Amino acid sequence: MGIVNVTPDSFSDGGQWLDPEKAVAHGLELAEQGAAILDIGGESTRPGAEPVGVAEELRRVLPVIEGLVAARPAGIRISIDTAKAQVALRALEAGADIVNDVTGLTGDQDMKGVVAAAGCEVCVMHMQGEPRTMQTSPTYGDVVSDIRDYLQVQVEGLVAAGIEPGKVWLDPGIGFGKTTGHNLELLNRLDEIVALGHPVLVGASRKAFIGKVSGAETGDRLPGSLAAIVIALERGARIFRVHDVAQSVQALEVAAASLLGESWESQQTT
Ligand code: HH2
Repeated sequence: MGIVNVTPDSFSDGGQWLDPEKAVAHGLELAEQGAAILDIGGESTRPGAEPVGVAEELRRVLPVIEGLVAARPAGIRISIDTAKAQVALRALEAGADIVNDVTGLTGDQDMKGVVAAAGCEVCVMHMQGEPRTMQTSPTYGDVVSDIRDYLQVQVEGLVAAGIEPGKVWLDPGIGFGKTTGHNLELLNRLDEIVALGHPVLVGASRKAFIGKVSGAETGDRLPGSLAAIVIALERGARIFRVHDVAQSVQALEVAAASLLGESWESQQTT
């Protein structure tokens, strides 16, 4: 999953793709590099970020989705990274295929209905608190079992709202109300979340915990980002939300060829 942030303030690439033409060209380049999904976001969720209104978020993302729907190569899917039901609805109407909601469908009471009616796939992420304050003092009993239990309850709520269980992806929400230690433990014990039986997505790309461990600035965190996705793959994650698609695809191809062996080869020939 390649990231296309149409925001002035995203933590690592804010302002780079605000012009819709540039954002569409960037998305197509990520597809060329091997992304199977393009994740379009119009509101930064970095710690301390200020919320954006529906109209402004739509103004940012709709032209990009329309442009990518018209120009995307066959097989490339588009996800809308939003917590607002109105934005998800308009994005799906414009041709988006997947809803990626960092509030785990708790931020807008209409979101479950929009996803159920569309019958689309949906990524349910865990976040403690909300972006403005989430890094103040994140606290858990056992971080992995707390998040696994939360995600399980969320899935039950989604199914009760008419969403097919087979359409639900889970995401522990690396960096969303977590200390560096929490993020590292979540990666190491990701198999416990994979055991819930849904596809697991991991978004670790360039995030602050990589800087905390290595001392690297945001723009220099590619090696740490690759380490994180290789661990996540080994623990069973199957969708990787990344800024640096070409490099991530190569790392995952080599890791998967070794870890998954024949099953990876058979995926390549079918
Ligand atoms: N992380 C970010 C945004 N959306 N969605 C999912 N499912 N999982 C994540 O880990 C995730 C996400 C934050 O990264 P980015 O989009 O690069 O930054 P910003 O929120 O500042 O736009």
